[in-house]
Amino acid sequence: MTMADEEPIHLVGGWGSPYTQKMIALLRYRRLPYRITWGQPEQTCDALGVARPTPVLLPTFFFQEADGLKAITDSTPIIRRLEAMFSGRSVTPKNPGLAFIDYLIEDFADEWCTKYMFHYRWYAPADADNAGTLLPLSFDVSMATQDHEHLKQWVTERQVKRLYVVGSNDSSAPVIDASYRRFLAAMENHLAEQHFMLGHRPGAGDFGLYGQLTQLVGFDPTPRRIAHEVSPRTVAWVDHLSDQSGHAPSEQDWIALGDQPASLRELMSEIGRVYAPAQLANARAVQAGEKTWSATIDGAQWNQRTFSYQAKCLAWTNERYQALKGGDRTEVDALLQGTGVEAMLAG
Ligand SMILES: N[C@@H](CCC(=O)N[C@@H](CS)C(=O)NCC(=O)O)C(=O)O
Repeated sequence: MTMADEEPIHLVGGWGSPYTQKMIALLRYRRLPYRITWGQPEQTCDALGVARPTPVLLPTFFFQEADGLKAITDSTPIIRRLEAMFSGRSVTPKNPGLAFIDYLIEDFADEWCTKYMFHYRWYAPADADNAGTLLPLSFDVSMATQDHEHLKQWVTERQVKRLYVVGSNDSSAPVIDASYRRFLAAMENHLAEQHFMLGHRPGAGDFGLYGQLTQLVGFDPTPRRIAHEVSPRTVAWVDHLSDQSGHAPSEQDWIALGDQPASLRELMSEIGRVYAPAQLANARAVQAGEKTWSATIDGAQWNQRTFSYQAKCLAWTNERYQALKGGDRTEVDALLQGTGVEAMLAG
């Protein structure tokens, strides 16, 4: 199928939603025409007579299936669906070892870097005030002043109360901050070597990181200040990645794992240091039917609610790892050895 035969891909999203930003940058890079409705998916689903997704998430995509139009969420499988629908300008490397590391980076971005995003957005009052003011306007810039005041208060109260969802509280705040700074330092070193995480063309992992960073660098004052301090290359990269429609990738632009710069390992080490213990503790709690979990992360006590979705993410990562054969497995193991990520892949 070519795009010329197709209606633009329809999605509903929010400017302040990292996963929306992830997907529209990916659509631009892949040169897939799209149209986005800025707003809440419920209204569009109802207007189109399509069942609402459960849970309703931003972004929500609309895809025609054999039995009619469907509202679909979750960016990671949507990326794979788009790969199957349209050829060329792929964001999933063919080499299985590279594809695994790309997937790991995407998972880390979606499930851990989003903790940076949500924490900085709502933890400090000055950041919460910024987000409370701008988020309603991002859906309707001409909103009546009274409605704006009301929505600002509503969204701020709601989201500040939900900080626990990402495990943000007074004891985890320094851990999140330290992780964000180390992550930025690793990005600074890595971007000094190459334009994208796995070489000279972007993978799904780049778009995952980009989505969270659009907010951290472009929307919320505290993480923006830190990014400018720690990693000017990341600040520039976010602008750069927003529109890669002119980039002309070739197969050789993926760099083999064995030839990657040492800076990739630094990124892997951050995943192993903070994300691996969180994923393992969460999965154990899901297994035991416990509603909350606590673990030592980066030397501090971390308490948070259990999420079955993240246990699924860990299972998917493991399935992909177990499927690696021979030399691919050896290359991945060599990259990850001593990073702490191995603990996530114990089967
Ligand atoms: N795993 C999903 C996550 C999407 C997601 O969590 N979206 C957020 C906004 S960025 C959301 O809609 N949250 C529901 C809410 O805030 O009520 C994806 O990759 O698309």
